[in-house]
Amino acid sequence: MRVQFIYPSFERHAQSHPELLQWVPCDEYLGGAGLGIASIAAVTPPEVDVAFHDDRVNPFPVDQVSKGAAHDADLYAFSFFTPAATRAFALSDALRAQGKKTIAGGIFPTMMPEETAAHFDAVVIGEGEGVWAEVLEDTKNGALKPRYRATEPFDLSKLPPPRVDLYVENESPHLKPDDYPLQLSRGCPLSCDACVVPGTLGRGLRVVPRDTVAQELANLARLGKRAALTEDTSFFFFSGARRHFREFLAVLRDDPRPSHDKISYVGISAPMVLSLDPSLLRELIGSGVDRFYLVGGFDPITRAAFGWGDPKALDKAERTIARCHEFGIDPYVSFLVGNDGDDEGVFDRMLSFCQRTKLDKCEFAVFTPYPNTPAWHRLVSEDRILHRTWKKYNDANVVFQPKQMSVERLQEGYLRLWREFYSGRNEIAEREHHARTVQF
Ligand code: B12
Ligand code: SF4
Repeated sequence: MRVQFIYPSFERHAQSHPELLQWVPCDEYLGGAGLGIASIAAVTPPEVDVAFHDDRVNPFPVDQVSKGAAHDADLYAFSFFTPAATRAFALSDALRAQGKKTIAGGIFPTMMPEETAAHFDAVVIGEGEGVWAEVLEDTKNGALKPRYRATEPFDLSKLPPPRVDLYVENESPHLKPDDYPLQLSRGCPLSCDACVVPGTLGRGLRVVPRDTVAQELANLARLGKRAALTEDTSFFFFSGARRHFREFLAVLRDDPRPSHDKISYVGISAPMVLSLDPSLLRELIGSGVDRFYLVGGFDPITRAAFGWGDPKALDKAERTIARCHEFGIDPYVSFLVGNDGDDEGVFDRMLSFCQRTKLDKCEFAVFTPYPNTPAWHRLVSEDRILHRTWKKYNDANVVFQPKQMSVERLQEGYLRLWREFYSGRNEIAEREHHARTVQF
């Protein structure tokens, strides 16, 4: 049996707005595929032949799927988040028109199973590891069911390291990420307005065992890749998250590579930085962590700071950046605009914050109500969703009616942030690759 995994392409910021390529003197960060396919490939038995196609590298050749052709398979398995849903639907429709069987899993299929089901033979809701054996068995017997959903969270002590090697084999000179995500945990008990994590990976915070994490890190080292720690849950005070994170730092210190080659960044909520004591910050540096990925405008403190210039919140936000600088950790900030609390002054406040705190590089994103999140339900109930063209749900386009400004003002403001922040910073283009890369 042969399974063809497909990671569908999506519109990136610079594709939505090509002028960014002129304004921003940086390399585009073309991140690796999300870990969905690598995780499912890892629980696929060796007798099943697996192939991976990254549609961003080369458009998937839907005309080469007839019997015996290069991309012929018994099952076409897609993984996608919202911006990639438009392309995923088109590819799956084309495959099914040729009599092929398709299945979808990942963030969008989990959050919007009904809409996904109209384009696929089967949909997997939530974590895929627990149902994948059944999917393969049903495929073999020609009895694929329309829906699969694990009855309980997957036991992470049984989690094999994801097959990131499949991604690396698929790289091209145009898409060669320096890093791939390394998951330390799954799920989150909080319910931030616009987040999909509790809805897709569950409400309990479950940690990946230390040995598995060590194996994942060793795999990445073998592949010549850094690890990106994408979860902002590692520093939580509950569920043993911090203890587990410190154990991971010990694993990192055992990694013999030069410290700069191990970790590209650690995701953390901005206000959480102020809760890290100096010993932990020094431990981070000593383990090779030299960049935080902070989101400004997602948590209540930075929302108040930029949204309406709350002086206490602004002071906290500034102290966050100062603390990073004090300890030698690069604070890379992703600024989110378009929250309900944002008035038209938000753009000026963000730009002057960048200047005052001497931020070196950052990225800007438009608030996006991702389907089936609390923010989505609120905006649907207020009749503020403008359209459901999913490829435009890429954080670069205004897809909802903002509360305190027009759609046009928000769209222009987002572009202005990119233009003004990067104006006069052409020296960035001279730096080495890692230091001149941003996501846009
Ligand atoms: C790595 C990552 C990326 C990577 C890969 C994207 C991707 N497709 O995941 C890159 C760097 C490319 C990326 C980019 C963006 N990202 Co991103 N990213 C992530 C991140 C941090 C981790 C994803 C991941 O690997 N998760 C771990 C895997 C194991 O989980 P999973 O995919 O859910 O897979 C499980 C199940 O869903 C299921 N499953 C998944 N696929 C399949 C397939 C089959 C066949 C089966 C059976 C099961 C199955 O089984 C898996 C294992 O249990 C998430 C946040 C998060 N924690 O999820 C955000 C996230 C996916 N990103 C998001 C967004 C918005 C973006 C951007 C559009 C904007 C931005 N500013 O971040 C950009 C676009 C880039 C650009 N500049 O234009 C949102 C998506 C929201 C949504 N509803 O779609 C998320 C959720 C963050 C958030 N804001 O909440 N991102
Ligand atoms: S944004 Fe972070 S803290 Fe909030 S619900 Fe999502 S994972 Fe949890």
